[in-house]
Amino acid sequence: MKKLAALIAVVATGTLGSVASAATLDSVRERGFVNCGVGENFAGFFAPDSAGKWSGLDVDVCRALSAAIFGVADKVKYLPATPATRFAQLQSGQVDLLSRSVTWTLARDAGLGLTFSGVTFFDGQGFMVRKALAAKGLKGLDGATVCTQTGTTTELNLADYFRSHSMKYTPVVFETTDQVVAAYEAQRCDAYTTDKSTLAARLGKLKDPGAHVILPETISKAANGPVVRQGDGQWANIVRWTVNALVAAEELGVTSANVDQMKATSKDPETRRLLGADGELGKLMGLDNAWAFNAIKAVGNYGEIYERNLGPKGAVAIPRDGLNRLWSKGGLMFSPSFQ
Ligand SMILES: N[C@@H](CCC(=O)N[C@@H](CS)C(=O)NCC(=O)O)C(=O)O
Repeated sequence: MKKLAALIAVVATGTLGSVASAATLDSVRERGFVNCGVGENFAGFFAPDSAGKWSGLDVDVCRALSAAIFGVADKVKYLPATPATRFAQLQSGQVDLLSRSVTWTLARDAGLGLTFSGVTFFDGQGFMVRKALAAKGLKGLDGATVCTQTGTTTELNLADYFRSHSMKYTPVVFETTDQVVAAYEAQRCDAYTTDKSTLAARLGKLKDPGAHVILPETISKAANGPVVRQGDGQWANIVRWTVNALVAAEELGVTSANVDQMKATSKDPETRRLLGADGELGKLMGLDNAWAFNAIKAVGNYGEIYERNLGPKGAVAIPRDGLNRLWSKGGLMFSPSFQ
């Protein structure tokens, strides 16, 4: 009887469902590559070149994951989706994770059966307007028509902001970023709103970039990072700790260039555990102990990834002067301990 009650409790709490889906690492290994859910095109974060080769900060997270699992960074298939279809893509098992500037919210975490697994970029929502409108700032948008993308936190923040400031607006909503930008350029709306990183990436690509400005105000907090299905703790840990490894490596001074030497000669206990010179941290997650070593060697630490994609020579330049700095330099990038 007790056993029956325990079984009912397990089913009721969904634990059984979790066990049933707890095999992402096994299926990734069997398949031979990671299915990485990205968006269609967002320079600096995820964008294919003319040969179909993907790059960007979010892409590098999937490359690091590939290296952590397979020892090399290119065992990844990139599957694009729009913001409106991305969660179904993950829930249905089409992808193993989304790594495409998804903002972490309670309703997504708890309501969609997802597990957010770290923050790779702190963002916030802003507005792009034509220069003539810029002088009055955000307040000047009372009564404006605003273009944005469906299925995003952007839509909700927009509604919250205007309601709480007793301002009126007319939303014009599209599924893809290209559609939003085309509508804004065709003057179908007075403003274009989304995460400020996207505004920065798109501004330079407008027909006449000098005619537009991004308003200084930021109306939201957006903690963006990779997300997996709920119920597979091992997989969530692998994604979360791969991101942590990239951040810890920056803090500990480990780079793609010095990682071999650091592994061989470092006397710092945490560096040695991170790189698998001591301890068996990788094994706890079902990985080789060189998982983080391989990830760092393949893609570099978080600072190198940021510089490559968002530095002055990156696909879009976003100065690393705010929350995305390491915690020790006044930012929020922080990794728990490798112990
Ligand atoms: N971070 C917000 C906004 C997401 C969003 O709108 N993403 C857009 C612009 S950053 C995007 O991914 N566009 C590129 C694409 O889908 O190809 C969210 O998670 O809801």
